[in-house]
Amino acid sequence: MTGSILLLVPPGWGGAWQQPLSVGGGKVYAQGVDPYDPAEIAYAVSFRPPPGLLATLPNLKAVFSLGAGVDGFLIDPDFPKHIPLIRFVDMSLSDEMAQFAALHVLMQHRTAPFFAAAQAQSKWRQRMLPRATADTRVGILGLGEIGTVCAERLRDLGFVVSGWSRSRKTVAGVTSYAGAAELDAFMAGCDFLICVLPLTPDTRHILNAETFAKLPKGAYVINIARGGHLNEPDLIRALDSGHLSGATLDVFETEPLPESNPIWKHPKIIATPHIAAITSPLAATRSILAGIAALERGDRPMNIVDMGRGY
Ligand code: NDP
Ligand code: OXD
Repeated sequence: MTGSILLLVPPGWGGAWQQPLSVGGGKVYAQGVDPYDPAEIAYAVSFRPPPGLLATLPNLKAVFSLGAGVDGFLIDPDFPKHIPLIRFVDMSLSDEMAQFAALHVLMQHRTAPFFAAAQAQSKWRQRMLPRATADTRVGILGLGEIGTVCAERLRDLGFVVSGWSRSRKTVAGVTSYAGAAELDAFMAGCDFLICVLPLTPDTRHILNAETFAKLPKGAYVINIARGGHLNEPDLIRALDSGHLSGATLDVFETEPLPESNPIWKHPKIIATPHIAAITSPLAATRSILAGIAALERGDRPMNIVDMGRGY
């Protein structure tokens, strides 16, 4: 490898990454821990780099995202846009996301909270599913790498599945809606709505009062994409009015979610700390080193972000 790698991760994360990345043969510096010469850095690896820092590396050849989402890079006004930004795409990540989505759909569909409450009172309360699986519609906002795996998994569980994306998709057994013109029709057919969109100027606050109003009464919302997709006060109002039956939120506008945020204590919200999927250091290292090898051969690495689209 020509040049070194700079790891820009929160304090304490470096240990998991430095050793696996050094297998590539280059030096790996953890920013904030190891002293480094900016001119020596050829590759940067991060999730949410400190704004302005990447612009201080004069010989940077590529930036690797430890996540699938790259909004944490593109909010930096000084991000060096002429350099390839390569995102993490891997079945290990898609699998975990699909598992999380299926878990939260199934918990509500099988009315897990009802049975937990009955057990808490030592009550034997049998009841049927409120709605047959084959009559339950799950919609995926963002039918990309992760959304497609979520859709296939939920389809295989017997749900009626649809997806919305910018371009039309062909996924067996999944109805594809495309573009802004088909958003209302898509929303109208979602008993469960799962957001797996990238966060871009076009998708910011896409989960808002207006879009919630297009969902059927009693719909359940799952946001596993980014906190910036959701207008939090609009969600609380839609839950409190009874229009939505509940929500699972894994991502938040402010992370960590402040203790004072009412979301923590809302009876209709399940909140988890951005753990729907966690990047595996082994899998990500494999893909970063493969990307570096491709660049050094003069080839185009996979999963380069389209700067025009922002994902
Ligand atoms: P992809 O880029 O593969 O897929 C994005 C999908 O969204 C595509 O289908 C794309 O349409 C669609 N899309 C984007 N913009 C629009 C728009 N304006 N209108 C309609 N559709 C749009 O991303 P991934 O599936 O790999 O990842 C999705 C997101 O999941 C990440 O950006 C990240 O934020 C989040 N994530 C969260 C994790 C967590 O732990 N909570 C873990 C991993 C990811 P088209 O295909 O037509 O371009
Ligand atoms: C990602 C994430 O974008 O973990 O991969 O949020």
